[in-house]
Amino acid sequence: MPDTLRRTFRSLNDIERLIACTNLNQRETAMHEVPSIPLEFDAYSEPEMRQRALTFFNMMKKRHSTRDFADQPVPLAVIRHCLETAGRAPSGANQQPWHFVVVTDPDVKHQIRLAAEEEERAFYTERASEEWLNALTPLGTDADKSFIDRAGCLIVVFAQVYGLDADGNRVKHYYVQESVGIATGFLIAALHNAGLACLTHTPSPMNFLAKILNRPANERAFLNLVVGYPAADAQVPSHATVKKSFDEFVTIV
Ligand code: IYR
Repeated sequence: MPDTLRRTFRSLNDIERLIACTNLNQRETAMHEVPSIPLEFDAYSEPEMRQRALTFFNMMKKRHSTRDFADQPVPLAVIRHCLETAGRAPSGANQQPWHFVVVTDPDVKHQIRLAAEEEERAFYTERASEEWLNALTPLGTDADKSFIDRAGCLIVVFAQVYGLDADGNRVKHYYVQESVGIATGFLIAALHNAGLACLTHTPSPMNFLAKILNRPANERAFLNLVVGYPAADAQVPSHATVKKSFDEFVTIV
């Protein structure tokens, strides 16, 4: 077949596919043809939906970061399920650019505490601006991170800034910060739902975490999640319990 004719046939074929794509009845041609499976989805009546949404909100509104942990181990089976939930988060091109390191070993926790406190001392005495320190005043934070020793475990979240294929070549990762942030949100919600407290600890810089935990060159520490049972007399700074009203943070168009 001559080239011109082949091109014509190809473009006719494209037009045909375009028409098929716009026809909503032909669902199988509405997306690119890729292997797919039926969506498993639990549907509810509207009253049930409202009840479930409210029940979830009432559970989540009791979540607060605390620095007062009980000196008590956490059940790893629970941590495992929570991490499995985190691993179900949506991510850029489904690349799942995260890695979670669960630290229960008291010696490793202590190493992390000492390294964190060193960075935090520099933060509180030199690095932080006056404005930043003022913003932190109502939270009462300081360079003391003794809760790292006490809490049952740390879940150190790493972002994989690029991936590696089977031959060790770099693979570009997309929306890494967003993806890891969403997975961390899933994890925080799952931990609270399971009955564990956590604190999002972000020492800056936190390269010491990759060093202590021996992480590969493509990973950057994203967050140190301190996880455990709250102490019986655990406190939350009042400032942290004041939340914006719905109308302040939502616009419906
Ligand atoms: N990383 C320091 C400072 C700090 C910064 C923010 I932004 C906070 O919300 C809380 C603390 C620390 O952990 O003390």
